[in-house]
Amino acid sequence: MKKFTCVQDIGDLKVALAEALEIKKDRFKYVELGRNKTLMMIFFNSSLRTRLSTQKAAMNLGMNVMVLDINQGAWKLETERGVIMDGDRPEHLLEAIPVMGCYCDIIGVRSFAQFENREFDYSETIINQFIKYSGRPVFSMEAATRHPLQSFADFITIEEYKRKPRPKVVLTWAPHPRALPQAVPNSFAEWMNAADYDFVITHPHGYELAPEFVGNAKVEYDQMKAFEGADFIYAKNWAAYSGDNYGKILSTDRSWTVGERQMGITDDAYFMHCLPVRRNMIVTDDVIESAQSIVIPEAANREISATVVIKRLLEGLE
Ligand code: AN0
Ligand code: CP
Repeated sequence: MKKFTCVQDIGDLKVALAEALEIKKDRFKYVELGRNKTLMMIFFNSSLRTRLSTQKAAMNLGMNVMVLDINQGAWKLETERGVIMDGDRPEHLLEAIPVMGCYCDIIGVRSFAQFENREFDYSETIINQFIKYSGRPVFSMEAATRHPLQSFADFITIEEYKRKPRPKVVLTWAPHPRALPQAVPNSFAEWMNAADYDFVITHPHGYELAPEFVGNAKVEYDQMKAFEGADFIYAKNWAAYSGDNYGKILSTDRSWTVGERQMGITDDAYFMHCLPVRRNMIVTDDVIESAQSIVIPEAANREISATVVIKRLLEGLE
């Protein structure tokens, strides 16, 4: 594998799942693979899980790890070509990227949507520049439109907990006080479509995701109807995608907060969320603390998805 930014890069999901379960049984099985190899993790945004689980994954593979928080101690980076750099950004990404590539073998990048320009975000300008100019295999630790390490972990978790071959999985929008990217729901939808589950997306009017991510999912505007008979509830907030509303908050309606009322009409569904989660905005205390909540095993699987991905990138090195 030469890069990992979307579901297509991982290939057959059954093969990827088997590899994940093999690594889960013995996470140090490939500890020799990364000897004297260096992973560089570059963060343009905050992280708890991705930072720790990806570093742990690299350690499972015997790698050395360097972490750079661009906003803490590095030079502020200009990202647009053609800009006269007389402002507060002393370095251009176009020099910084190949320099970072000199010091490592594999690069992980976290760079969220900026919500200033939909085309800039949806063409994945930042991570694509890393792919083009670093000379190294690059993987996404959440880019502007997708969070594939999260979705891979979500897929593994659903496979571990499902009680029927083709479970009903419901992605539900829930309220949040800040505008959040569509990366997690887009990516989750992409993986659920690839896994061919009975997949439903529910959200208020105006929160439609980009059609290329919705794919074959059923869109249901009535949250209660969507939850009927569900096996998995995956909650997430996102800001609007459509037209002039791109990046805007259109609703903070707390009747969408996932509580006992909605969970009660599911088929004893498991509750999932990528975390971090705002309690009593996205989900009530009772639901996230219930026996049906699998948010911690879900987060634990981030180490497994990252180990599979970095292993494959190491195997692809020339
Ligand atoms: C981020 C998001 O919604 O994309 C990261 C989630 C993994 N969440 C926040 O910024 C709260
Ligand atoms: N789920 C997830 O990616 O969490 P962090 O933002 O803490 O890395």
